[in-house]
This record gives sequence, structure tokens and C-alpha cells, in this order.
Amino acid sequence: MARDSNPVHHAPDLHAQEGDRLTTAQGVGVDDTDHSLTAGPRGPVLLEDHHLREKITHFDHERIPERVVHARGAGAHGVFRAYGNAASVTKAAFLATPDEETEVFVRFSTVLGSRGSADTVRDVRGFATKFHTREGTFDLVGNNFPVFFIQDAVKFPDIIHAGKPEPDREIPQAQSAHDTFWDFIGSHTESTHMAMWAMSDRGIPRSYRTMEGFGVHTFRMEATDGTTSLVKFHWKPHLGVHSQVWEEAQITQGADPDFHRRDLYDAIAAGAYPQWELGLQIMPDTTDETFEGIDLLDPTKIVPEEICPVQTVGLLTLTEAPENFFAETEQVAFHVDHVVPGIQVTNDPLMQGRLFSYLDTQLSRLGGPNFAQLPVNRPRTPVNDMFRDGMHQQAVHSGIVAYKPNQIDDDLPRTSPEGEDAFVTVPTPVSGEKGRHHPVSFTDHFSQARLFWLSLTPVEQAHEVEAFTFELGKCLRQEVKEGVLASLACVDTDLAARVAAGLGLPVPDGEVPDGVVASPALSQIPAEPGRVDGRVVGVLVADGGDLSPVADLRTAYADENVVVRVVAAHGGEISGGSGETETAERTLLTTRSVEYDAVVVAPGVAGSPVATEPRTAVLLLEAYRHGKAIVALGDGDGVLATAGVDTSAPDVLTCDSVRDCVQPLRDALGMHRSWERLAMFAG
Ligand code: HDE
Repeated sequence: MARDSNPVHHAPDLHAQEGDRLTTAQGVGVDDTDHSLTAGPRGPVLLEDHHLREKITHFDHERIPERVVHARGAGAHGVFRAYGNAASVTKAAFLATPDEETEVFVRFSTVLGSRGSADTVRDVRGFATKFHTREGTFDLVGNNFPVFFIQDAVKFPDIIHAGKPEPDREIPQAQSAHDTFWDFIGSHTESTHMAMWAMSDRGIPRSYRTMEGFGVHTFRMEATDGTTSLVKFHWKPHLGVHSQVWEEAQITQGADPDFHRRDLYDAIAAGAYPQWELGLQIMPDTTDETFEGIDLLDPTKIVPEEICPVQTVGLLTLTEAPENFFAETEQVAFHVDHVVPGIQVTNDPLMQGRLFSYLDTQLSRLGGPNFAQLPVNRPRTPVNDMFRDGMHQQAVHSGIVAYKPNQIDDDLPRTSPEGEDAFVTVPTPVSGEKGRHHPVSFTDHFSQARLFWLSLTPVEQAHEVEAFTFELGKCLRQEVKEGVLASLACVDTDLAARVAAGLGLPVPDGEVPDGVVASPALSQIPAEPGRVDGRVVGVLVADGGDLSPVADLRTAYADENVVVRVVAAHGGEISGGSGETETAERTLLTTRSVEYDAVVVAPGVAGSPVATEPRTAVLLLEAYRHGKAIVALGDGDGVLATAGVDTSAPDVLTCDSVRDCVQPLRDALGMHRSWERLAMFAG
């Protein structure tokens, strides 16, 4: 999509920079913006220099408060196309109308870190989507996990205070591996299920493009005929659900803190548009709001896909990076209560608290009540809200009437008569005694944590054990570790024993729930190779070697948008043995294994200084340890052996020619990692 197709760019009334002449904020031409006005060449700077003061004053106020959570994020514009099959459950036009296209803006984020923190930390990821529908704005403010740490919004400041850097020394940044976080988790058994997700591979996604998304709470949908259903939202990535491994995530934090951001923008620039299908789990709207014994108002519970399949109802495609990070990604304001006719909130107490929080925080973050007028937030439908004035008001409202009812203006604007689309709350009955209740149906904190554990494959379980052992191993206080181990002992005896062994602590007793059935859909390991779009293959080449594999691999994977990168000892041009040349895109100094999903060693590297350069061994051994496909072409196997890579290990491919490796390499990429090799390391 061309640059000027950015919808925000073309929003009406947008004051952009205009013309080619430098001016002051008042539009007066500036003759010199590099020298302050002084009395004499070496004299004092004069207060009279308006341009100097205006320029610095504006600069001084360039920063706004970062989000209190989800501060680090990246966004993109795109389009959502409805399949139309959701019409039986919702009257929301953007879902119910076949082929209806709706402009969207999506912002992905981490939760704990500051705006400048690294992308690949272990954390939950935000997945917030603003649908600019023709019936007004719908925001689906979700995460990449389907559950949350707490059941009641009143606990949100507590969990966030516990997870943020400890306030005395403000460390650690963007990390959950510290005492206060695990102190909270150990003393809140309802957090155990979410902690299992956070310690799984899901906590360290490979890319935003390979994350699932979830609305978490149960919503109520209303169809045209008035029938209602209880619904959970899912985003299913076209590329499958893939993660980094922990050491890789840690290396990435230093080697490329912008890894996910860059990946998102690069994919869009390359035309490999990220895509997700929107899915719904549709359940009957019963008076007890439960499904198969699961309380649908409890945000620490999932409904396994095996008992309520996800039905896909539309396709999201991200097509354009923002033109300006601040204007769009930083100023976008989502709200759980931005819903359109056909979609309603429920009494989930976590959701109810969120209904208050988002607008409240945005008032201070965006400096007043008029942020809905910002281009990225502005509804694409006419707005006639009768709100007036306030900080940063952009509109020049005409007329004298801003109240209802009125006689002066024929009582305009009118409210919507019955039958015309307006948001009308479904009249659900409410009764009960006022009080600070603890519903009995919210008290089972371990059976779904166990369900999650049982649904993982052995290698994924090994990663879970490693993550708990790492995080608790970073805690300084014994009672904190013991508190969490006590919860793990109620999830699974083997899990608790393995983590305890790693920490050198005794295994506590725990009562493990009976009769829990696994949900295979929760495992990330694909049954068969998936799509490989946007996957990156690094080809290690040397001067005087054979460079033809670079072009051959590019040709072989051209249709699938696989990126083939030339890695060499030095920058500039590399000359092959037969006179061919390639430009080095990365050098051993500027690259790191984390950039590649697979590494290929070209023929001829073996005899060159590249083979014995220590960074070559680092590159290859990291790729090997992280379960990535490695290909040795021709004499490349010698390079692997020198580096210490076991050439007989799974998915270490030795091939005479590119032709022989194209299919096995594609399959290996499609499986994402060599699970067999990772299982070997997991012991
Ligand atoms: Fe949020 N959350 N949250 N949250 N949340 C915010 O709103 C809050 C929760 C989520 O890219 C804040 O504008 C409370 C669950 C995302 O701009 C704030 C509770 C889920 C984003 C806030 C929760 C989310 C936020 C901070 C417990 C998944 C980033 C800045 C009741 C379903 C949106 C802002 C973006 C942001 C409050 C729990 C998702 C403070 C009180 C559960 C994706 O209002």
C-alpha cells in the first residue's frame, strides 16, 4: 500500500507540517535556526529571541506520560474483512455483513516495561484492535493469553505494583523475575493459571505475527432478532503460534531491543502482511452464565476449544506501518467499553473495573477529555456528542445549543428511535445483596493450571520448568520461593519436584485436582509444517567460496516471502570463486543468531578464515542450541564440526546442493524449530 494511503494521514482537519519554508509556530518565516540571538558574537543570549524560546519550550514538552502499563508497544494500520457468518449471533455490521471491510489500527505491547524497554522480555503481550466500524468505534483490547492474574479489578494496582521494578532502586526493568512479583503470585493462588502461561513459551513470542490474541473476558452478543449469546474472542495467526527459546530471548534483548517492532515493520514493508482470523467461541446465554461447569465471568478460566470450537468470522490484515509513532501508536486510546450495537460487556468483575480505568488513565495521559478528536482515535462515523470545550479542543462548534431537549434547534440532534441502530443495553436481570463477595465458583484455582500443564508436550513442559526455576532462582527471599512452590505442588507433583530440585529446596505437599482433561489445542508444536512467510535464512559465505546458494535459495522461496540474508566476515562486496559477487547484508560483527530462523553454510567457507573466526562458532552454536535448522552445503559440514555442532543431530542437514535442501529446509522452517533437538537438550 502506498505511503499516502495511511487513513490517519488523510483524516479531516489534520494540522500537518505544510509547505517547504521553515516557520515559527505562528507561521512567520525563520531566517536562521542554528544560532541564538546574542548581544555581540560572544555576548549573552537575548530573551528577545522568540524563536529560540518557542523552539526549546516546545521541545521541553514533547514527552507525555507513558502508559502506566503496556508502555512499550508497536502499532500498524490494516483492514478487517468479515466473512458474514457471524450474523446469526451478532447484529454488529462489521461482523455480520459478508465481505464488509473495516479500517483498523492494532497496537501490540508488553505490560511491565517502560517505553524504552526491550521487546523480547518474558511478559504478557497486549493485542489491542480499534475497529473503525460504520456504526462507531469497537475496541477489542486483548492480550496474547486467554486468562488473567486476578479475578477482581480492585487487585490490579497490587499486581502491577508487584510486577513493576522494585521502587527503592527501580530494578529490574521489564522483568517478572524478582521478589515482589513472585511474592504476589505465591500469595494469590488465583494467579497460578496465568503464571503457567507466562512461564510457558507463550511468554516469549517469536514475533507479534506469531501470537494468538484473546479478548479474555466473556462478552454478550445480540443478534438482529434479539437473541443473545455469551462469546469469547480469539485471534488466530496465519503463521501459527511460535515463540523464542529463553536464551534466544535474552540475547535478543541486548542484540536488538526493537526485535518485535522491527519484525512487524519489516514484514509489512516486504509485503508479507501479517494476518489473523478472528474467531468466536459461542456459548448459550444462560442465567448462571456458566458453560460445562466453567464460570464464564471468571477471567482466570478458559473454555477449552475441544468442548467449544472456535468459529472463524473474519480476517485481519495489517498493511501499513504508522507514518508517525507518536501521533498514532503513542496517542491511540483503547477502551473495553468502546462497543457497538450487537456486542455488550458482562458482569466479569475484572472487566467491570476496566470499564472505569481506561478513560480515567487517558484523561491524564492524553491531557484532557478531547483525545477522541486525535486522528488515530477519531471515529470514521459522524460524531454529534454535544460535548464542548475542554483542553485541546480542536473543533469550532457552531450554534448556541448544546443541551437537550431544546426548542431553539428543533430538539436536534435527535436520539435514535427504536428500530434504528443505537446502542441499547440488553436488559439482563440483576439482583443480590450489596457486599464484598467471594463467589464459590471463583474458588477453583488449580484445575485449569493443571489443564494447561497437562496440555503441553514434554519439551514445552521442560521450558516451563526452566522458566519457573529461572524466575524463582532470581528471587532473593526464601519465603517467596516456598510460597510459589506450594502453589505448584497443587498443579502437578512432577512440576513442583523439578522446580524445587533446581532451586535446591524441599518439595512441598499439595493436593492436585483429580480428573483434569488436557486440551491439545494449547500446545504450540505444530502437527505438520506450517507457512513460512517472512522467515529469515542467513547464508554464511566467504570470499573465494561458492556464492550461488544465495540466489538459488532466493529463487526457491520467492513465492513464500522467505528472506535470504548474506552473512560474511566483512561488509561490502563478497567475491565468489567463479567471479560471482554478492553484497554482505550482515557481518559477523553486526549480526547475531537471533536474526535467523535457519542458518546455511555455503560451500567454500570451510577453507576460509571465516571458518575459524570465533563469532562463526557463536552464530552456529546458538542456532544449534536454539533448535534452528542448520544446513551445511558441500564442505560446510567441516565448519559445523569445527564450531562444535553435532552434524548428526536432528535438523542439521548436510546437502550436496541447494536443490537437495530446499524441501527439507522448508519443512524444518514450517515446524518452526527442531523439537526433537530441543527435546534432546531438555534431557
Ligand atoms: Fe489493561 N490497562 N487493565 N488489561 N490493557 C491499560 O489503559 C487495566 C487487562 C490491555 O495498546 C491502561 O490506555 C485494569 C486485561 C491492553 O494502548 C489501563 C485491569 C487485559 C492495554 C489499564 C486491566 C488488558 C491495556 C494503561 C484489571 C486483556 C494496552 C494505558 C481490571 C484482556 C492498550 C491505557 C494500548 C492498557 C487498566 C487488565 C489489556 C491503566 C484496571 C485483563 C492490551 O487503563
